[in-house]
Amino acid sequence: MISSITANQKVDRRDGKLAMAHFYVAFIALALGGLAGLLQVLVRSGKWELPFGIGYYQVLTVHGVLLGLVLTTFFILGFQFAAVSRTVGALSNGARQVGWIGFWVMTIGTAMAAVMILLNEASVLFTFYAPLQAHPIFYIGLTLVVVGSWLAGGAMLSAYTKWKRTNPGKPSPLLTFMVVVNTMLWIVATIGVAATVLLQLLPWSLGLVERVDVTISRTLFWYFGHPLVYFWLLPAYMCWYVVIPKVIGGKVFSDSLARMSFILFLLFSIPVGFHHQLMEPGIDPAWKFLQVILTFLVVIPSLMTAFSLFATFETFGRSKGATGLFGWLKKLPWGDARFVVPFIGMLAFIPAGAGGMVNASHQMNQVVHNTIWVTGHFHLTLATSVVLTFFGITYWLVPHITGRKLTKAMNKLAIIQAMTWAIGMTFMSGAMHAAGLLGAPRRSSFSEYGGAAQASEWIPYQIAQAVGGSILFIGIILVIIIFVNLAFFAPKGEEEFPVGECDEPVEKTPMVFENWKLWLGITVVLILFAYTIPFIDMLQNAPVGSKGFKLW
Ligand code: HAS
Ligand code: CU
Repeated sequence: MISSITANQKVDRRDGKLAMAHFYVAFIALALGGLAGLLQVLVRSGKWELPFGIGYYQVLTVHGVLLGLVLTTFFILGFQFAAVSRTVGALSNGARQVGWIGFWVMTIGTAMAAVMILLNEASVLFTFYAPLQAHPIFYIGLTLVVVGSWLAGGAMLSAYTKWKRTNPGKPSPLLTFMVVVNTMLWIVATIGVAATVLLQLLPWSLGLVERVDVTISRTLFWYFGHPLVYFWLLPAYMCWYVVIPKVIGGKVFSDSLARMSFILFLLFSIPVGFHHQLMEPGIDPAWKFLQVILTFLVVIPSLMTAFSLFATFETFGRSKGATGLFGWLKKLPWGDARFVVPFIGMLAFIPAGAGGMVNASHQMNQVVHNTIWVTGHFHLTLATSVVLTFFGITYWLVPHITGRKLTKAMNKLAIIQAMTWAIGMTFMSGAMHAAGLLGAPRRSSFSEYGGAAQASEWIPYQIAQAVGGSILFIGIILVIIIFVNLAFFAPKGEEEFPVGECDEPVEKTPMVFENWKLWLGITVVLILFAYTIPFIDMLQNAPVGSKGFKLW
């Protein structure tokens, strides 16, 4: 029986092209950003210096911007376009055109920012905190990336509303629902970064104002920065909730639970930015405490996800005759890259999430803040759980779009790729966590800018990081080989876009999940609750610019 969820077996060919355009940019960013990462771990080992007077912070900016901002945003939008086209049908011509305009606006913006970074005019790291200042073209480039992503989001939302109009009273397909949540999350979040870039950093970099209020700019950044990490995570969750059950031959555990967890992400992702600013003066501890509590609330949907995944795996294993507490593990398809690669990502997310809770625990944050522990944390969350899941998606989505096959040989190489990644990251991220606990700072080349002197007890860990980073670089070469193969050379054929279904009889999905007025309303209320008073505090104490007017 074909249910509405699987009505369109394939991504529309024209939508597929749009998705692939995003993937080309994403994988070029991966190659260049990965190279920058290799240079960094080598420099930090203390055994190497960069040639031609290239700065450490410049390379670190290339790495963070290309991998943290460009790879992620382009991959996610490409994947979401494909997911929408697969589950609610081809985009309208108008929406697709807006999608293309968005793509080019983002690509031009990326090129502008990249050129400025390469010219050493924007070595401001991926967080571009004031008082580090970049060339105006860097900020304009970033603005274009955000505007382009809004156009892409608009195109996706319009595909959703079109489907709702033709299917009144029906719950939308789960995957499209998830894309809608992530798009809303993104639009609400990016307002913060747009505000700091357009109202503070750009005028300041153009010389129109002399000073910016650093506390306000950091607050606006982290209003955006935390939901940013969930904007990265939710597409991985789309794969875990919807794609993986189908790949293993099982069922989605619960459609409603999945929707509920996504809604909780929308509500609680944004009013938590202070957990990145716990060590900063200028914010009342009571408000920091409130946002710490909200941070622990946003852990709940991740725990729901873990529960739901275990349930899917166990139910499937038992249906195949598994017995005992962990017998189901043996029944999972260990030879299938589409499963194994994201699964390694899931495993990594257990320590990664635990580390996140350490970070969020106010006092414990004093131990780890601004140490390389935090770098270890986001290399497990983003650079392992999320990115391996993205690779796992690539291995079926690219051939699905290009009309090719993931051959046995490539499937094997993909599993080797993920193993390489896991080994490299165990060394690198493990060493980062350990060195961080010994106080090794993040973002420091030790030799440049009078950086902190290298303590001898850190050195073995710095070397372990270099070893791990070099293994990871091999992993990047492997994934690029597979991507190029699947895009251009693999034999012609059909590859499935797996979309899981619920077990019959399905409990009815409550329509309240699509009451966007309600959810966006609560989101706004929570944001106002968490930010209004601290923000008024900051504004009242904002310095007066030396040109005689208040900057805020
Ligand atoms: Fe984080 C800093 C807190 C999640 C990314 N984080 C960062 C930075 C980045 C980042 C990039 O509170 C650095 C920013 C910078 O440059 O300064 N983070 C958290 C918390 C979570 C969390 C509480 N972070 C993420 C995710 C990221 C990410 C996800 C990217 C994708 N993070 C912080 C804090 C800081 C921070 C502080 C600031 C630190 C500082 O001082 O600067 C939570 O969302 C984590 C919840 C996750 C779980 C795990 C659930 C497990 C699942 C897997 C199930 C596995 C299965 C397979 C089923 C509770 C879902 C099992 C099979 C078997 C056989 C066992
Ligand atoms: Cu955060």
